[in-house]
Amino acid sequence: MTHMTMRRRGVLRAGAAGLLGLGVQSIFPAWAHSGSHGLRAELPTLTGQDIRLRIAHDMFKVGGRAGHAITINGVLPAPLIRLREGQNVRLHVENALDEDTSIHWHGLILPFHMDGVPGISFPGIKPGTTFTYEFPVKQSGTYWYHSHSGLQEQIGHYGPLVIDPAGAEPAPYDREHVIVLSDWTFLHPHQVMVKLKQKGGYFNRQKQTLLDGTMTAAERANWGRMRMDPADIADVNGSTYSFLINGHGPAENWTGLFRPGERVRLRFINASAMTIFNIRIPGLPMTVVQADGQHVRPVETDEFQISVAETYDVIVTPTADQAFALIAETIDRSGMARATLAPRLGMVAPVPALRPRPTLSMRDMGMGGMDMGGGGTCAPEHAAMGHCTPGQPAAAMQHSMRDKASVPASVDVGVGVDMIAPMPVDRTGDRPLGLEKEPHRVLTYHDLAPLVPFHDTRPPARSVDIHLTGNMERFMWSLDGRKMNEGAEPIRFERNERVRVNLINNSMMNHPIHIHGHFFELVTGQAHGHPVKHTVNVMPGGKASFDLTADAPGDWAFHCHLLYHMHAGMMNVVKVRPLDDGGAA
Ligand SMILES: [Cu+2]
Repeated sequence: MTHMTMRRRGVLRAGAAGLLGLGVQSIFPAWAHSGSHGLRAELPTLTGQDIRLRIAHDMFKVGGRAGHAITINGVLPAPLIRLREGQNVRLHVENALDEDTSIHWHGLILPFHMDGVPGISFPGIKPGTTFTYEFPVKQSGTYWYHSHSGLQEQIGHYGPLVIDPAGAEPAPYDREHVIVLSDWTFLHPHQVMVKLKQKGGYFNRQKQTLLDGTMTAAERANWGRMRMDPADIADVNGSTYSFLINGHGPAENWTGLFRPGERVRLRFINASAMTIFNIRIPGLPMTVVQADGQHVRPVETDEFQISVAETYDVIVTPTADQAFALIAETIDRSGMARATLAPRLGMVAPVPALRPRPTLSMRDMGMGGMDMGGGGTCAPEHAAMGHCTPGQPAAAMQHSMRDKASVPASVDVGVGVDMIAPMPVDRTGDRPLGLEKEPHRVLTYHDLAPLVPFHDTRPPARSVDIHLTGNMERFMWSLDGRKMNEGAEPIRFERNERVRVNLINNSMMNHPIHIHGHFFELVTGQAHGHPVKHTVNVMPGGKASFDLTADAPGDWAFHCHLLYHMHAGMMNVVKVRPLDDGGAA
C-alpha cells in the first residue's frame, strides 16, 4: 500500500509539504486538509435519491501507525448520508472486497428485505457485485449504518446517517457537528476473538497490571475466590484500542467550530464495536433533545453514558470565546476519545485526567444491597434466602451466583452459563456504571421523556422474558442460554400485537440490546411518559422492559450490539407474522 491510500488523515502527515509543493493537492478530498492545529469539522456528505457506496480494503492510520481497514468510499468512518423525511432513496452498494459484505441501516423503519442482515433478511452482497437498497424514508433523526457481516464493523465499516425532518425542527439549532465515536485496534478482529475465547478477561487483565487498584487485599482475595473480577467492565479496552472521534485519535484533536452564542447541535453516535463511553464537555452543560433519533423533552445534564449503538443529540450554547474539551471516556477508564469545540482552529482546552477505574458492586451482580467489601454485611432479604452469610461474603456469593435454580427452566443452563445474577432489578433509573458518585448531573433513562406520545397506547397483551446469559471465563454469550447458531427458537410476535419484553440480565456485564425494524417504548414508569428507542443498555445484574408494537412484518435481527457478544451467539431472530402476502412461514 502506498501512503496515498491511507485515508482521512494519513495522507497529509505522510508528506504534505512535498506533495502540496508539487501542486497535486487536488487529488486529496477537502476533508484531508488537516493543517497542524486541528482538523476540518466537515464529514464527506452524500445526499439525494441515488447514493453510491463502495466498500473496499484500505489502510487506516492513527497514532503514527497504519493498519488494514475496510472503508466506504475510501473514508473511515464512512461518509455521512444525509436524507430528508418523505424522500425515496436508492443506495447502490458495491462490494470491492474479496468476501461477502452487507450494510444494515441502524434504526431505520423499512421493509425487512432492505434491512441488510445476511442470513436473516437478505443473502448478503457477494464480492464484485452491487446490491441496491431502496426504500421510502419515513422518519427523521440521527442514525448510522454498518456491516452485519462477520467482524467488518471493527475495522471501519460504519458511518453516520442523518435524516432532516419534513417539517419544522422541534429542537432548532444554528450549527451542528456529527460526532462518530468508535474503537480501533491494530489486531485483526479474529485475533481479538481468539484471545477473548482463550481467556474472557484477556484484555482486562492486561490492563489491570498497568493501573493502580483501589481495592484492599481482602477484597481482592474475596473476588479471587469467586473466580470473578470486579474490574471486568469492558471485554476489550484501551490496552489494544485507540478511541476515535470521526476517525481521529485523541492526539489528533478533531475540532468542531462554533461562534460564541450559537446553539450547536452535537449528534453523538456510538459506532464502536465494544466500547461504552461517558460523554462530558467540562464547563458546558448539554441539553439532550434526541435519543436514538427520537425527540425527547429537552433535558439538561453534565454527563451521559452512551452505550454501543445508541445515539444522543445534544445542544450546547457556548457563549465564551474559548475552547472546550469534548471528552468521551471509556466506561472502564482505560482510555478516551477526545475532541475540541472552539471558535477557531488550533485552540485547545485542558484535558482532564482519566478518573479512577470503577469496580462492580453487589448491585451489578444482581444482588441488590449486599455489600461485599464492607466486611460481610448483607441485606436481610438475602440472608433470609440463604444467599448471604454475614462474615463469609465470598462463600455466599459463590453459592448464589452459581445457583442455577434462580432462572426458570426455559433457560438452558449448560456450559454456556457460568454464573447467574440471582435477583436482577429494574435499573433504568440508576446512574450508569461508574458514574454513581459523580458530583454533577448524570443522565439516566428516567430523565428521558418523549416529546410526543407514542402512537400505540394499548397496554401490552402479554409479556415475554428474555434472559441475557453468558460464561465470562470462556467468552460464551447467549440469550436464554442458547446461542444463535445452536438451535435457538426464533422469537415470534403476532403482527400488530402489543407485547412487553422483559430483558433480564443474569450476567455481570452491560448489554446494549437492539431490535431491528422497530422502535419500542422503554418502560421507566415515569409520569412524563416512556422514551422511544431502538437500543437499550441493560445494566449488569439489571432488568429493563420495553413495550413493542410488532407492526413490521418479516424476520428481524435481535441482538446484543457488543460485536463480539453478538458474534459469540448473543442474538436471535424475531419473526413478525403474517407477512404482507399473508405468508406465515
Ligand atoms: Cu452483550
